[in-house]
Amino acid sequence: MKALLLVDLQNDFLPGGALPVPQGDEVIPVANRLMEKFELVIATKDWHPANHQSFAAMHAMRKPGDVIQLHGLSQVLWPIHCVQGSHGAAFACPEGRQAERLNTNKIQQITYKGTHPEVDSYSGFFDNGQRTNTGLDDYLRVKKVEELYIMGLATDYCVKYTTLDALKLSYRCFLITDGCRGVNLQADDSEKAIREMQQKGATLITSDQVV
Ligand code: VGL
Ligand code: ZN
Repeated sequence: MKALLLVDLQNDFLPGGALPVPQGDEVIPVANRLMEKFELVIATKDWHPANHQSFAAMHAMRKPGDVIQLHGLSQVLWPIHCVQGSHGAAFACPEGRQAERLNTNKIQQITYKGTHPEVDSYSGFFDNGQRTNTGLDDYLRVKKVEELYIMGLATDYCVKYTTLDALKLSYRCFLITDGCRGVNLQADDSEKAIREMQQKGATLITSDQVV
């Protein structure tokens, strides 16, 4: 069984959102088109409590982009984003831009991550300390999924870590490159992330190659 895994297609990651991914809006039509080709569509949502420790505002004298040590893990600090229940955390539905509205009808399962205030979770499978499990792996095993087609935001964070964990868990992974956009705190972060995913076993494809 194959499944389409949509990573964090939420308002806050689109231009105009709290943590805008450059051209993040361009992947929404790609997702809407691809969903028609899959029997199983799953999505992750970044879903933080208002006091999440990845928010720069929770730390005195810190700003977004700074890196701190948080409970033994290196943590990039971000603007406040994807707060549980907020418009920013909702699936892409930018005001007045119908073309960039995610069609959610076909999404059968949503995995919420980053819900614990003290630890971030870029991957849809485990938190950044690899301690707690979101249940996504169990869900996919019950559904007998062996192949994951992965796309979304952001290439260099949540797409990357979700894909690397999926590879470790032995899923066959296809990264839909035109369905991803990166934050690029450093200009080549997305490029490096794609190369790493490929080196670790992901197959790169474009949405046109998905049949
Ligand atoms: C993400 C930074 C912080 C992502 C989530 O979805 O890639 N990036 N939270
Ligand atoms: Zn986040």
